[in-house]
Amino acid sequence: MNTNPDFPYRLYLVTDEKACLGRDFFQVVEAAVKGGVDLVQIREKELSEAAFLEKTLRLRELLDQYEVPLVVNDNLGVAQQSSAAGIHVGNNDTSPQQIRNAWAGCGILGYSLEDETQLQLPHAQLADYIALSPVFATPTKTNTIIEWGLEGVSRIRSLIAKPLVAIGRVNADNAAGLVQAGADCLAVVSAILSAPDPAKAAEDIRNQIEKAL
Ligand code: TZP
Ligand code: MG
Repeated sequence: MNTNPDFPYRLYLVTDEKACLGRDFFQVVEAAVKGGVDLVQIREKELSEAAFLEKTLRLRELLDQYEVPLVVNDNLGVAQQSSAAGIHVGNNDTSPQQIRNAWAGCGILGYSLEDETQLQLPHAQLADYIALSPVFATPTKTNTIIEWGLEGVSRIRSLIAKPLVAIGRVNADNAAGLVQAGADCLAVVSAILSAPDPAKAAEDIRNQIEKAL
């Protein structure tokens, strides 16, 4: 378990409006925050640039009330224009090097690790946290390479000291195991956004995390 004071987050909500099943996006996210989410990433792949910026600004305003930082998925312009806390990128996105060069105000730079060879890339070395993507195969994101599983989490934990985020079919049943394997923070889409009671779902996962720490 990592006690990095720069990355104290434990339950990371990654958005996908579709996963809200027609309910109001902002209300669902707010409920999740009340339930124990302490970091949010806006990841809306189907929006135009303008709509993504507008949604990000509105979400930032909401999250500011709770002092929950907002990370923007793979869009440096929107991240900067919204004065977000940070940005999350994958291997085919804007590189961490470009982000560091262009955005001095980037507080949280996340990088998705899809296989172990990527640990050697400057991308991984420049990141503030590494997301193991996916820990378990998930219908929410299917263009992935491997699933890390608990063994993958333990192996990467033994190799790096940076905060490790686990993402991919994370729920209240597998949360404790992921933390015991070495994850510092769990990132969740559908187990919270699609739950009948998103606040309760977040609270259940958060409780499992806290118990396992
Ligand atoms: N990156 C790796 S898996 C994933 C992302 C964005 C989606 C996780 O969604 P869910 O619904 O929590 O499995
Ligand atoms: Mg991406």
